[in-house]
Amino acid sequence: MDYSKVLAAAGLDEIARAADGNEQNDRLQVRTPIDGSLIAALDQHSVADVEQMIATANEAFDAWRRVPGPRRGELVRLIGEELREHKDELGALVSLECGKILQEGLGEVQEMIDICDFAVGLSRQLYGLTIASERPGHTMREVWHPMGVCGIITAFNFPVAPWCWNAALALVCGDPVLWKPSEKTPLTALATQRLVERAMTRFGDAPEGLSQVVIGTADVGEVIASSRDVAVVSATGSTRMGEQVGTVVASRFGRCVLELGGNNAMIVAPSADREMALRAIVFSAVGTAGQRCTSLRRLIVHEDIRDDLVDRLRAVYADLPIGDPLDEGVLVGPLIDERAYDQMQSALDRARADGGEVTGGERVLADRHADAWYVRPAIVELDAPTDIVRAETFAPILYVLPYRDLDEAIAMHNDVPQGLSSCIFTTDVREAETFLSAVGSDCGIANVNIGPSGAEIGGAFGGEKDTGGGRESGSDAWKAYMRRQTITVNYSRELPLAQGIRFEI
Ligand code: UN1
Repeated sequence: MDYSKVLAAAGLDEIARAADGNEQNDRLQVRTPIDGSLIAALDQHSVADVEQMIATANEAFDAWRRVPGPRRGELVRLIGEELREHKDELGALVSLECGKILQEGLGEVQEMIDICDFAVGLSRQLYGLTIASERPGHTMREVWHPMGVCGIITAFNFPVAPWCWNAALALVCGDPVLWKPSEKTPLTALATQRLVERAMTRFGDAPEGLSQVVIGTADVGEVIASSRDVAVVSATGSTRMGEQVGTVVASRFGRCVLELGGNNAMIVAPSADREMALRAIVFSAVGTAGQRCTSLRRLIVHEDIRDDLVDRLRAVYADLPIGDPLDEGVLVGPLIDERAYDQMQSALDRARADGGEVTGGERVLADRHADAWYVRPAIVELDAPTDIVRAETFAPILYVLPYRDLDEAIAMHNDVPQGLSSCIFTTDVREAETFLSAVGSDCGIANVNIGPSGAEIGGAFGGEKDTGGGRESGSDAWKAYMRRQTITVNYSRELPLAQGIRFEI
């Protein structure tokens, strides 16, 4: 199929042309999961290139940290304007490159626009505290200063929004950004970078190297993680990747923001509005073909309503429109690649071996697309969780588990290594508040009568345990991109020591 129109609309015409029959092995080959065809072959950066880019970013830092916060916000305002103007093209490119349906591709660009708006306001609100000094004639305050270069490592499933959650904040905080996108989705990064460059031209005096994109595989990511000249490393992806990056960054006392795997659940209580729950389940379990870190993977449902809910779910799953994510009406696009398909099948095999009853999960559209991996989302009924339920499989598999009382449901809910997002469907305020309390969900995100995915940018996004503990996006997540300085000024003519210590010379 000819997707060059989508690439051309995103301003990537010459890349589209370069892809024509161009399969040299040293270039990064980009395939669309829609039909598996080659859409681009890109030159990759070497380790030396990345070192040079880090040096340029540090020169940019020296200039950018001198620019007042509200003026830095003006650049982010212009980036938001470019994104607004090119939302359709970039949204389509997201669909083309990672396979999510167009509505979700557009939604992802909208998240970028929203966080830009948030960051523009923030650029005038990088507030510190004033603190009461214990000494007469002294003042104390806390000031937030720019931190340094911010490396941003992103995953294929959200190829652009997580960059923006980090970059919009980092830029208003005074930090240049160096982006290593997933090797599966570099085109959306290049298209975004073009928009940033347009915004920088309109801005006027943004330093060169303020925003850069690194094209390559894990080795260039390692350069970013290990360089002492990258002050903050924000990484989104698998728990395995986070372990590697987090360990390297910690060993040099760098700062890390990790947003890793999730194994998100929904508890459905007997009092729940089942129609609403059904819609929330389907969107969060099959949206992005189950490849969101916030995807619903476990449905913990009261035994009295389990059969009814599962029957309704099976009926919806049987009719789900699966196909080309750029086609109107399609709700489930392809998996990213064959490996994702194999991992899904092996998880289903393990669930079957554990006694699970599997509905769906089979490959579809193989006759039309031999090199693409479309599946019918799967429902797996189990009597109790097994090891495979505790693992994050990045595919549309929904494990259904029964419970009898809420304490048991919450214990089951928390009994996984990951801690990203969670939710309960109930109309009982006691149940809802228990779920949200200190003895309830152990996740970074907890919702009532809303599915676990599709968080708004205004809140801090991230979670605990194997999810990595980082927070991105809204609330006070900006503090991760700045260094805190505690300042004490003595405006008296004496030199009293803290804690009343006497030290006469
Ligand atoms: C991800 O899958 O990495 O809450 C991010 C959501 C989106 C972000 C998902 N706002 O589902």
